[in-house]
Amino acid sequence: MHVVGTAGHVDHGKSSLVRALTGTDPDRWIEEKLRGMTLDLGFAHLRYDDGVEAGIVDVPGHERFVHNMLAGAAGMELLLLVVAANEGVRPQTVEHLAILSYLNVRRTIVVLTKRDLVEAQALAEAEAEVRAALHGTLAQDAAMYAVSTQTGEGIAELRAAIHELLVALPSRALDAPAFLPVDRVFALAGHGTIVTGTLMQGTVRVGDTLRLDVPARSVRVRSLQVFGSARESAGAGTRVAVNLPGVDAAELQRGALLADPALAANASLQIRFRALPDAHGLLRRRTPVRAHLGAAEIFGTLVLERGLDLRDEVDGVLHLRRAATTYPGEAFVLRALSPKALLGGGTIGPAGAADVAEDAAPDDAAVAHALAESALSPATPAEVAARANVREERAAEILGGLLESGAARRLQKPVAYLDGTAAAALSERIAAILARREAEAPWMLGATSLALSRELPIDEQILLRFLASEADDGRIAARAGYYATVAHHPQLSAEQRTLFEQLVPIDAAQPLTPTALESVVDEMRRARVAGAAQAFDTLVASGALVKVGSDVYRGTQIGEIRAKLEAAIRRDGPITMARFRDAVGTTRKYAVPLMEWFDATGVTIRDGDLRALRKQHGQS
Ligand SMILES: Nc1nc2c(ncn2[C@@H]2O[C@H](COP(=O)(O)OP(=O)(O)O)[C@@H](O)[C@H]2O)c(=O)[nH]1
Ligand SMILES: [Mg+2]
Repeated sequence: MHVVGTAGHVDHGKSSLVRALTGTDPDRWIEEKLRGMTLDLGFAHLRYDDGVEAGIVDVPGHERFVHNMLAGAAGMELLLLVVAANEGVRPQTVEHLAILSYLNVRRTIVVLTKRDLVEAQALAEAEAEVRAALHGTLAQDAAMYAVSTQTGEGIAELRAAIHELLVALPSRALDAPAFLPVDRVFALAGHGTIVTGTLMQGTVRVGDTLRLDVPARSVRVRSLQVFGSARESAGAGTRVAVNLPGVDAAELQRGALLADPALAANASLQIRFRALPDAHGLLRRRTPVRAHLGAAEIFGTLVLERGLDLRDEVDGVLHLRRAATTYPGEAFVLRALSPKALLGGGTIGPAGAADVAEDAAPDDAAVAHALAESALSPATPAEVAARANVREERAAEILGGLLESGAARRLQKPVAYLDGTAAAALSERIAAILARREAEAPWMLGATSLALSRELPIDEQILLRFLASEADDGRIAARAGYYATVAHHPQLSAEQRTLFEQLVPIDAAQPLTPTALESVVDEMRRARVAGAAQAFDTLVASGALVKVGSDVYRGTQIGEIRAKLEAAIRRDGPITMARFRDAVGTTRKYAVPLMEWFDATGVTIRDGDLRALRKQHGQS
């Protein structure tokens, strides 16, 4: 559904026009009826025989009530710019148009009212005058209809023209996180608090949990009404009334907001800002402003860098006196504090899906864009949803598709996503670094995450998750805390091989006796063989050397000791320390750490003073 809005100078016939189009008098308040003037927003339901329908928001035209006009302006998509044929364009005609140029109006119809008060000649002049006055505004190319609510002239034609534009309007983002600025609050006896507003995006369903702002709290949608009839759900562009249990109407006022909890509240907002040409002189580096966001008016400060050309759209920051929930791309208007002159307007950043593949659906493009924007910072599905302005389930669904096509990469612990292109680029850089390091130092098992994180450079915690995904996908090898290309097999230099054969010798007289680790390390340092320490790590990690307690064995020695141990247990059953010592032919000094090492590595299992083979134990 869509919302039609009125705009124009006071007394030009906006409310009369709404009544003529819908049969509903939008002037709701007794004061309005007594004074014959709209003070606040009015609402009506426009219905056609073929089922097409729209909400109409009627605004006050008096300059003192521009703040009320603004509370209803953001929801308008089809604008009826009302100009009395006998008066022509007046100040609030211009001001309303300027305000709406920053918001969401897509199509405009100029309605010349009070047709019955002017002759044909005067009407033609009025048309030409209005056309000239609207040149350069958003109403410049609008169709123009002359009507009279007194005689009914032109009303049917106007109704038909509105119908034609309504059916051609692009539908609103139903899948986006719900965003409902509250423009009315009231208590209904027996029902509690009702809030109404134009649902700007998303879908609201009975039973949904939404976040209320302000006061911030979680609320449940008990029931919904659209133009007086109960609904299970309502989509973007609908005028909707929401029944909120457990909320005191007295706590709420216009400017409150109901939103999907995925949307964040911030007191500082990145914005794109377009200044009203007349307001350049009022803008400073820091300008106090009233920000009109949704139906709210919030005081704040607009901060623009020095030296910007204000004829262009510029980036800026909007600091608000309170945090406000917004959605990316949300349009807003800024006015000065006093006098309340219009300063300009813009959209909340990030700019949304700008430079993405044209064939992708808008949501897919927004999700892809959100991923691309966060570059190498993994984004959780909830973060992606908030940045892309889609619901989390929708984001998860799209991410699944992107994952399959390679446009996204999934990391674990916690589940988070990277842009596929960024991930592929990182993957290539890692492969290049590994290949280079392996060529330079072939004796190394690979690179540590710390070394890689420094070289890339990239945060080590993120890199670790990325490396795990690389290893899972078989793009790299991960072992003993080192990362290497899949084809890498460490190779010691001839010098290194000779060194370690000497440092960890085999004594022919006592072939199973180890060497003290301390002496290996001391002599290794003294020998000054290039890469010796790294080669030692490789030998240990690959099992060619084995550290047991404070000693070093060759892998072959450990193999022989283990064979003797297993043979003894198979022959005689669970073994004591003394029998193990004798079976291996070693001393107690070496037997104790060896036995503990076999326990620790899962070869044996201890039961009191006896050890059994773990495998055998498991089978019995
Ligand atoms: N003669 C004539 N009077 C009209 C017409 N439309 C509105 N009016 C009168 O103009 C005055 C202002 O109308 P209203 O709809 O309240 O204007 P608004 O302030 O723009 O909402 C009222 O007295 C209406 O009766 C029209 O088409 N012809
Ligand atoms: Mg009115």
